[in-house]
Amino acid sequence: MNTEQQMTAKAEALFHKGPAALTKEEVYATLLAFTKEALADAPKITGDKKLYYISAEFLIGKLLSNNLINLGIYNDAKAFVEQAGYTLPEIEEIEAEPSLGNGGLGRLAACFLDSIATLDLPGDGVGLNYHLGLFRQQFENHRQVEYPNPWISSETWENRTDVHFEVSFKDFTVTSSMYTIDVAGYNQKVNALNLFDLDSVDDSIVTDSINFDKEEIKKNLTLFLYPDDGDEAGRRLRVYQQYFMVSNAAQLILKEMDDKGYPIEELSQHVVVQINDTHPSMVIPELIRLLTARGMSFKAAVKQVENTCAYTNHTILAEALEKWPSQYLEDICPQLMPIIKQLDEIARTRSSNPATAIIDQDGRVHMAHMDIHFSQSTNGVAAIHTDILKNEELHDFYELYPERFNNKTNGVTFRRWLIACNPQLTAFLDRKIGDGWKQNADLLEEFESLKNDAGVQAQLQAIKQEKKNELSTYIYNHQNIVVNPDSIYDIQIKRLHEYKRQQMNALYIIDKYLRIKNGEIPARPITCIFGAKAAPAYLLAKDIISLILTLGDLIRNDPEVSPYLNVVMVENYNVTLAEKLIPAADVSEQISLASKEASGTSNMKFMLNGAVTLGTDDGANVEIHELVGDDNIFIFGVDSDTVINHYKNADYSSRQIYESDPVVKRTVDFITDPAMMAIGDPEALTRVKNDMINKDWFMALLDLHAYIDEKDKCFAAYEDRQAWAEKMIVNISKAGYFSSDRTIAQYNQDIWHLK
Ligand code: OX2
Repeated sequence: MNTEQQMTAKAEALFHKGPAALTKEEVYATLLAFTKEALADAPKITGDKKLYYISAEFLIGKLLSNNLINLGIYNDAKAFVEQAGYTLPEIEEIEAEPSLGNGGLGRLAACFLDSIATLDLPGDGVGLNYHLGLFRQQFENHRQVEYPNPWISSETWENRTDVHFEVSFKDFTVTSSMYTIDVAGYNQKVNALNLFDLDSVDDSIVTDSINFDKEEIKKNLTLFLYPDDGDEAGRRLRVYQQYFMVSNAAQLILKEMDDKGYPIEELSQHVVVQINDTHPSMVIPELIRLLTARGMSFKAAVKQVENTCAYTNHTILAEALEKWPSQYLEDICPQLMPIIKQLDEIARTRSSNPATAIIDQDGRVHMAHMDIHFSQSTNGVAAIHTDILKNEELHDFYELYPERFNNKTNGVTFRRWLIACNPQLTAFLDRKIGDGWKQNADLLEEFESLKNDAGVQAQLQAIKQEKKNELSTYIYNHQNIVVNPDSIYDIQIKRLHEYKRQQMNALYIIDKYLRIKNGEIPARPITCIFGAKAAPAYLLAKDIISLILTLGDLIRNDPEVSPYLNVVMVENYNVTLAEKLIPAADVSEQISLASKEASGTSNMKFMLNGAVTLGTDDGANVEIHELVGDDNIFIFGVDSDTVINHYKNADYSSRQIYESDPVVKRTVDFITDPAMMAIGDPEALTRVKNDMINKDWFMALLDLHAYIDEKDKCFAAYEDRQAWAEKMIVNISKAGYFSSDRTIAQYNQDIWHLK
């Protein structure tokens, strides 16, 4: 039997009918069962040394297509589905997207698992099995409202295992359960994503919106990712989650060492732990605790753990560098405090500089400091970010441990971000340059030689048009908004944060609106598309969503402007939506304040799908700029040194700009124009405007002019259709560097040394 026939046989066995009689749900259930069995039968990746990638987030997205592609049975599944009278995208609609992540950090972890398996490296993810995810976003009265996002059902990729560990908190002990999701590489071999949970967790304690009793730890521990930390109970819950995650991880590591018969004295020869930002930092003292409990001396345990762990920093934003009051740890996991105190003492013998201490004078434990002192590697996620870590944010540590600092520029998996989400472009590339690029992404460079070929240009534009049409249909079906497929699609999709400056994009839209009102008609209609969730407690971020939603309504209801300008915010932005948005983009908005975006990863996905970047010289944009050259990217704004100096000198005044620059003044003032206030939430709009005038911490007003000018230049460039197609081709052909296969090969070469 060939694979398609086996799928048909599976359907027969499950539902006692032939393909033609199957419902969509039955087709999905058949493929899920078939693929899970194939995963279970696939060879596990093994080796003498194994990586544990510990992360609070794994934003893995739907898994069906990805697994079919990586197992090499996509075309068989497609034929089976078509025999049943459906298409694969229709069937995929049924799958719920796992809600295990928030943004770039979590999506990066998912891309990394894909590449680790693809490169045949033994490495598992370790995280938590959040029942209700981050939250599901809904727009009501021009505001974001949060609801639980349940995603676990009987039809899941997860397998419950018989692995359980005891985790002791100060006042009680719990028993964990481990769930496993198989992670297939493009070589049909598998690693695992291990997610820990507690059987006593009870979804029904969530009452209205996403509120629940934060003190009922046994019932709430794995309900949500990033529970609201606006109050102390919420912050303590995060510590409970983190300790639960790392204690399970540490016990799993030692159990697997035991199972393989390795003595614990050889930990660092057989294990490497990658600490994904500071959420898993407590794995360091927890491992030391478990090793000493098994008889190892404290000194030997510290040495083993220091040689085993490696830390990735993903941001320089102070609020994300976690510092927990030691009282929290005393109250939650007191067994760690004596160890952390001893680590603090060792750190103080290595440097007398109080800035590098683990426990500060206020008794707060600096997680990143513990990571850097007690691991073999600290890496940033793009060249400029690592430079800022070395020269500014972590300079004192860099002086102490220069050899530990290294850069690993992020990457994305091309299996999901090209092969799965853009089959049209994939097939076209295969025809033009062969399909070797699927194994070796650098081969995409061969596409560049075709950049002046008019036929190639036309076909590429036709594919882009097809993806734009698909997106327009999707938005109409889901949000009842008409998007003109002949307009330029200008897209900004990422977490809502002031430093990412969605508010600056909104100011451009206001300026454009006012100019159109004034008779200045754009050469072609423009559609500005946003997707973003704001943290529930981040009021200003939610206000910026309000501003964008209000602008969208105002413009759509204005017949003078709506033919030329449209503003759409997609609801509940997630991986599934990103897979529809990115292939359809003409312009990729990457407009963070220089120095603030550590890397960005959507910038890479957009480029790979033929969008042109409009951005600042920040994060990985810097490397994109270097690769594609000045002619194939639109860069604007002050540079990171200027920004850093403004902060040092505390000399930035947005009010000064607002008061002296009439263009800035009229756009900012429009936020609370009576027409806006009549549609939107007056309080939210007033807060955004006041913040921009009085604070503007991320300097949107400083870059506004440069942004408006560069964006207009970019849209004008789009009108030279031939030159634009060349830019698309150059972007695609230079994207190979941003394959996460390259990133992972570098992690392995420099840090992990697997195999
Ligand atoms: C993100 C960073 O903001 C982003 O720039 C980067 O591309 C991504 O991590 C992956 O490295 N939470 N999310 C991030 O950092 C933190 C903390």
